[in-house]
Amino acid sequence: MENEKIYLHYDMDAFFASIEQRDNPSLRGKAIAVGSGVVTTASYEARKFGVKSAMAMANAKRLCPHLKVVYPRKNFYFLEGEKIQNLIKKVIKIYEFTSVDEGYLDITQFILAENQTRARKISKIKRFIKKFKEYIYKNMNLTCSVGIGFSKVSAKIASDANKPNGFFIFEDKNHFVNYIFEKDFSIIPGIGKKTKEILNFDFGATKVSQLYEISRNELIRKFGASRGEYIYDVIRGEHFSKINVDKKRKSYGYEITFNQNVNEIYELQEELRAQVEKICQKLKEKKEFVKTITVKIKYSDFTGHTRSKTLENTTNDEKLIYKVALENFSHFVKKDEVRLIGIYVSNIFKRSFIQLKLIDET
Ligand code: TTP
Ligand code: MG
Repeated sequence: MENEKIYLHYDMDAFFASIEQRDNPSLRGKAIAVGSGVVTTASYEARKFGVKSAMAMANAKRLCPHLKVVYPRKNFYFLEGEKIQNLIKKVIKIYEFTSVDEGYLDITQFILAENQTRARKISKIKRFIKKFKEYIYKNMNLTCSVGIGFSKVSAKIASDANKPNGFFIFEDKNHFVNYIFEKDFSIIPGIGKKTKEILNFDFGATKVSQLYEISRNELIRKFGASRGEYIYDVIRGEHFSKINVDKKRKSYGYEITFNQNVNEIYELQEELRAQVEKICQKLKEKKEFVKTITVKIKYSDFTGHTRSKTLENTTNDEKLIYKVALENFSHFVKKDEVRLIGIYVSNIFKRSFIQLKLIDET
């Protein structure tokens, strides 16, 4: 196959919790949760008791009474994630880091060769994975899980197949389709809560296998062209997107957790304004431009909501970003009993699109 690609997706295991266990021997082998009011992540020992990300810490304690709670060192985790990325950049040229602890690497050139048997290809992949995992472990003292696929999305699903400290290889499209067929469709990245509800209620679907019965047109009618086509293609192993080296981290932003409920809209808007100012300063320093602006809100009962808007063009303009933030904010029905508000920018590019065009023309 001429255009055949081999992608590797890595995802660090229980990232925040593993860093805490690494740095504090008394936490090793123990059920721990990192977070203050809410669990950001739990060690695998704690997950056995049902402790999960985004759960209220009080509930986590109820599920697992001997749980050790560790106050997060967010900046430090971020720096550790960056160290991992720098290690990877030293050895692999085509990468896209999608969050602090995961990313896609194009490893085609290390694996494919002419007239190579399938067995030889697989054994090269296995050797590559082993070296990769050892490289990260040796330098960071942390484990990760690795997935290999013929597309980014198949690699991502593979990295989740044998967590923690495991790996999985999708040899081809058939292998992929057979693997996902009987699974719950939440295995597919990008199928969010709303989409899931519609697929449940309107189509009675819960498993991937049931999605094959829905036509492309019907999916487009329900979810719009971009999401509809994505769902149709992805379950057939036909969704391909390129690694975007130019695209930086998936998102960054600021959020604040209030000590008590905030009920004043004005106060929340002011907080957003301050956060936008900080973000724009950072964008200018880093010479970055963004397309998507997300406002995140959490209420006193820990329920959270986000609202995003993606612009036609990239920007780092403070006024525009604040305007979009306010627009997102206006869409939340409930604007009181707020415990957390934050803003995130994503779809981050090193150049504005206008500059990109000029470069393409020369
Ligand atoms: P994940 O990779 O989703 O989770 P994980 O690394 O803790 O565990 P896994 O082995 O399943 O990959 O997220 C990476 C880090 O991001 C995680 O350690 C903590 C943080 N995080 C939050 O702060 N809030 C969240 O809701 C989630 C899901 C993650
Ligand atoms: Mg992870």
